[in-house]
Amino acid sequence: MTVAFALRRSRTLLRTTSYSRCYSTPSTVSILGKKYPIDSTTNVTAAIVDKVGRNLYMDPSHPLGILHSLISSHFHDFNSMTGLPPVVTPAQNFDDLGFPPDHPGRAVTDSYYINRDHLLRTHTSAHEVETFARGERKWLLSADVYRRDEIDASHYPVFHQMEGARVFAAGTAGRAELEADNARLAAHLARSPIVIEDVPHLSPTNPAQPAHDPAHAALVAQNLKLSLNALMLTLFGDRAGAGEGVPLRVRWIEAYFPFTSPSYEVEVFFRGKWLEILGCGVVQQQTLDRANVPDNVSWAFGLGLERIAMILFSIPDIRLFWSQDPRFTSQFTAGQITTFKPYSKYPACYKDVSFWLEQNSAGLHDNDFCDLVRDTVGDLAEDVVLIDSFTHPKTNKSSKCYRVNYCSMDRSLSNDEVNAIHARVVTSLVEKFGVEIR
Ligand code: FA5
Ligand code: MG
Repeated sequence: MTVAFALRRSRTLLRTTSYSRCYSTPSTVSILGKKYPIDSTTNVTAAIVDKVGRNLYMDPSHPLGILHSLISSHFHDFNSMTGLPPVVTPAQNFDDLGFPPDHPGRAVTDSYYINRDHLLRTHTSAHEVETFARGERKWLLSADVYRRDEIDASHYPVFHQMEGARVFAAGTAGRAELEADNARLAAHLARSPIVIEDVPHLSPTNPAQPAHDPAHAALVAQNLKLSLNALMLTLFGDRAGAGEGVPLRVRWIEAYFPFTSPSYEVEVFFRGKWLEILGCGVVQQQTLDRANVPDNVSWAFGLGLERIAMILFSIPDIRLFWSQDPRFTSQFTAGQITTFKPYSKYPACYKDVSFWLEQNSAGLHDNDFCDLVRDTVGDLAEDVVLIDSFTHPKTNKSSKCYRVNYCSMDRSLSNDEVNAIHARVVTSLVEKFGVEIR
């Protein structure tokens, strides 16, 4: 099932012939019926390609689908788009949005490349330019997105985002529309039970763009914040303070994105931690210029559907969204927010793997290890933590130790079974990275 070409480190790579069913021949990868030639950039794994086309957010009785409908009806006068294929070019995903050439998001350690000219979109912003170019002025766009990331309860390599944007004419008419809409939204939010910590619309570290009049940019930023606070009220208003007598806490913080300025992130206090649910900002003017709609200003946001659904439905682990266990799927009904009743928390079983990396090897990125685990054991890994890492002073060899927490969402795993699956992880690690187990 594992795919040797998933690893880009050809020096240490042992090519095997065990290609998965999604690869029609060893030299191509097939996604949604289309074949792509592979090259030295290719790092997409079979476990990831298997997820393409599941479109969980389109199932009306899946928590992601329920949330998707709820947000679409909140923004009822926005055009809500779905179903765009996930394979995009680096130009769409990065260049058109002004990502600098050395931005870490472009790295093969962070993104899933099909080949050097194609990758699985890492965010729904990849479709901004084409959507603005079609003349859309109030729009939502939902899609599956893919990132090489850590393994834990709130991160998954495939998740779903919803992008939203609103375009205003740059002149006085647009300004009047902003002022009227801001007054309407402020009145609507006046009695919100949600505790919201704000940040200034503009600051020296989060400035208006040179192309914008700061007062006008502040109005756009205010409209963005009010629009999203109104969404928060729709989503969480009934639940604010429910049960525990503690009001729901939401905070705005300054952020940075290459394609917006000013930029913000929104976090919600959930299970004792601040959980980031969205990023947003005033769209860089060059994006609108590139889309051939100058003389406009726009805001845009990108939210994580899983993160919000975890809060709304009390879903404790992001892997559950992919579960086909009827004890999960049967709990949800189209159009209803209900509290998930955990059917059981099966015992966790920790296994460590310590190893020496080959001397002078290019190293092993944490995301390489996480992908190897996912590709070998699927969702049986609940989280992965690097617990030790050092370089031997004499031999100069480096050592790492990862702890994998194996825990099924659907059943108890026996110790023998965990030993067997962990042994597969270890074998695969040796085969693909040439490490020496300690
Ligand atoms: C973005 O992806 C930007 N494109 C958002 C944006 C759009 C900014 C438009 C400005 C204008 P970020 O990487 O922070 O930003 O991801 C957005 C949201 O996706 C996060 O807030 C989080 O809710 C969700 N998210 C990110 N990584 C993961 C993950 N691995 N698993 C689940 N959800 C994730
Ligand atoms: Mg973020």
